[in-house]
Amino acid sequence: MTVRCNTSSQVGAGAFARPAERSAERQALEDRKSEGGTSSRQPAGRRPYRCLAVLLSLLGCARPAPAQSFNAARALQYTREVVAFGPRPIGSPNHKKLENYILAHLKNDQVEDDAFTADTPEGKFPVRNIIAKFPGTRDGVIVIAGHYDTNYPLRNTGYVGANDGGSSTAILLELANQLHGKKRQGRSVWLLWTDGEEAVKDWTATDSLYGTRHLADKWQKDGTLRSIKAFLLADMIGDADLNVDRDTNSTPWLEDMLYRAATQLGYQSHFFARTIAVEDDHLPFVHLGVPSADLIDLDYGYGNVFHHTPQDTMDKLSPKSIEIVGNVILETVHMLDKTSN
Ligand code: 1BN
Ligand code: ZN
Repeated sequence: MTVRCNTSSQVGAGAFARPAERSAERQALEDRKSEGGTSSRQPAGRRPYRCLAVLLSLLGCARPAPAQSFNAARALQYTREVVAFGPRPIGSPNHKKLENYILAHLKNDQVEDDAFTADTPEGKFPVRNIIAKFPGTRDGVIVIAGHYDTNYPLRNTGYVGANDGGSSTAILLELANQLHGKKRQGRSVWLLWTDGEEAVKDWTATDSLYGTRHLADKWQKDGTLRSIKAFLLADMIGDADLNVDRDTNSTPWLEDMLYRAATQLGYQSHFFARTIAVEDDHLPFVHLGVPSADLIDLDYGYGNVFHHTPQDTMDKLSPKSIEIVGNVILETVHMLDKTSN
């Protein structure tokens, strides 16, 4: 039998059997068991697929994501719980409840916050970025970010931002599950729930990105920025019809790396069919020279009709989409762990 591969990756690149990953998988299985989730035992009928995955991996072909990595059902459940708080614009009681929900999830982790008062066209608002730090054995930090506030102008319309605000919050909560309580064999990973991403009136350079403009400035002043190797942003990644855009404001080599990761996992059809320029939370970091990439699907419904409308609801989302982006991020983190500088 001849097996053909349509990728040029070397044998062993991104190989399936990384020791650290295997123990992470075991931990994820234990987590699921203790949460009363799906059975932790691998059904006998699945074993041939595992063999196939190992074979494809050894041949450097696209391979399915490891079965026990990112838990998509759990990520969607987090989205549901976040949405259940209702509209979560900056300054609202629901926003405060969500802050406490995120912090409760991180109760055993090293957490910092960056809280300040933002001066906006609608007055002064409290803004709070939340950072969970997972130290690694190698120099350098990989930041994975997503915003948790929801659109302010739509606050009285019943708008809940299931995709825009909900999915980004949830993917980080699930990534935290992959990182809790383990020493990373690689670079440090910081999960960043950004706040005040949304404009309070009309999107301009000064009415938007309140949280990340503040944090990038702070991290530049205190020297933190120098240690950041990459800034990966996830936004609106829950759409059941997932089409992640290539963004010309992102760093080209990091976009290329994300695409390689997606291809290695067999997800490339969901990535980069379209190229656009996106203004989002990565911009303040791009402007200060940090390699950054925005994983965003701005084709939410035909012609993006659900974006910033009360139709941004749970029924439009799929756990598979969050899983795809979660696994691509994890694969990219592994790649960044191995880069030389
Ligand atoms: C993304 C999610 N953005 C706001 N919420 C940034 C953006 C605003 C992207 C307008 C496109 C248009
Ligand atoms: Zn938005």
